Amino acid sequence: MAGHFRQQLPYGTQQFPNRPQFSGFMKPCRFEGEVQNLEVVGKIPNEIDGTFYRVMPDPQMVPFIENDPWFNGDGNVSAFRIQSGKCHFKQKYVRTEKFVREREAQRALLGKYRNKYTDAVEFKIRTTANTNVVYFNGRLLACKEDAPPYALHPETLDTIGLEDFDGQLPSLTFTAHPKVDPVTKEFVCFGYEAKGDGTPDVCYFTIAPDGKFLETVWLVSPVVAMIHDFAVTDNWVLFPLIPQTCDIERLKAGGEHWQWNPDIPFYIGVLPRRGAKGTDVKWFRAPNAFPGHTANAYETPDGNIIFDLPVNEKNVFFWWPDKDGNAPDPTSGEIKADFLRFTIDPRASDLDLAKPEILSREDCEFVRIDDRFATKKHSHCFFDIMDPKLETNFPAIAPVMGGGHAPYNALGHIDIETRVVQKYFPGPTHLCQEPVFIPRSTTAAEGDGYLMALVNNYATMASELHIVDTRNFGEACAIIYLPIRLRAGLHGNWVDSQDLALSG
Ligand code: V55
Ligand code: FE
Repeated sequence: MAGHFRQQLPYGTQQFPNRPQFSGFMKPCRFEGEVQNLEVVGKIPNEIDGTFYRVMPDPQMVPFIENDPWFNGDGNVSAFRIQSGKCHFKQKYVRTEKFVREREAQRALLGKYRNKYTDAVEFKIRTTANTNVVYFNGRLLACKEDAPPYALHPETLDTIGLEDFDGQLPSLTFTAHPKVDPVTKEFVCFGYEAKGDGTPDVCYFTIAPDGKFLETVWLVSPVVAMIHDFAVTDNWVLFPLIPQTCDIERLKAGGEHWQWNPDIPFYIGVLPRRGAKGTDVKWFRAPNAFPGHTANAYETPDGNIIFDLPVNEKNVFFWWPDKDGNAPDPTSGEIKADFLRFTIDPRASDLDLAKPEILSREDCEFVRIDDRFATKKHSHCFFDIMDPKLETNFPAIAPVMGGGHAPYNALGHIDIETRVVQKYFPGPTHLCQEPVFIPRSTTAAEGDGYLMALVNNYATMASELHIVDTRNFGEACAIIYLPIRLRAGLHGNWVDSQDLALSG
């Protein structure tokens, strides 16, 4: 049991560890509640009508693992309801089994990130539901890749329960990055370590808009590695493997779920989207690297696949080092991505991929597109950028930044046709979280609309929601001020009012 592990804090500790991931702006927020009519400077465009959902890992209890990573906090979901130029805010924790039992016990019960052998009790489901909130088919799903999602009420954020898709879910796990096909409205999904911790089994599945499962394909991964995000075209699905690998014996010995492996390729699995057998998958190879979040993928008329994503040479998840304990220093600037374009011939028998094209050398992550173009050719991407040449006052913010995540000081837009990058700089004491794109109207041209992102202001130690009109990318058309601080989150999505069935 947990007591055997040296990283354990003394029983009854009510103070978060003195570590970057629990300090400054990264101090757990732990607020639940609502604030109506947030303060707005500028004007929220009237055509924006919907809700921005996002989630942050936010430990309810002081963990008993002293150096617990940011990724292990309880999922706390924020909703920004925007209508008629006003913004109303709500926030609530997902009532996971972990959250409910820890509140009952009045102490942390869960041990290390994805290591059940370090828990204080036996859980049926140990997920924190802390990585993404996705809307599909009237259900708002709080997702983490280690378990099925939890369904939430889209208006109250109350937890409905663990989502097993009416008993049809074949996998023990469910990605935090499922995709909705904007034309067929299918939900395209997968789980990895799908038969349990340390298993190489990947389960690919799709769900029709009426809730029925269409495809279920089991495949075997060449290494038990993290498959955090993926990409979908009309006819293919692509699985980029992060060279962080899992070993069940290490878990049983109380070790980390993940270890960086610099000696394996960066694999990209390519599987037919429909009618495939597990053995149809081809595991293409590129030199060892860390794939970031995917932008999109699509097919060219000659049958090749275009796949755009930021790629780092270094281990972005520095808190899970290699077998010798080595990891890059997150404050050194050595973790830096290029925005790459892979061209993949899915019919090829040579599995070594051609060198990718560099779309941009801006250090970027959290790439988003106009989701109406998902699976199709896209010409616009939006993302977070770290540009050391911008006027961020790093000496001023460093003492209160906290750590455990990569900092981004601007929002970016790239026009893929011209490769021109535009930047929105939120201010000298500000860092950006992941943006979402909102089309100006259902018929607007690709990329014409608004970019919205939560911004951390280290001068006020509070959060702001910045809205940028893509026709005037250099400045915000509205800044919405929160009276509280929301620590770094991962992902979120915009749900237009016309798509929200608030009865469910
Ligand atoms: C990620 C985040 C996670 C996780 C695995 O952004 C990967 C990547 C917040 O938790 O468990
Ligand atoms: Fe992610």
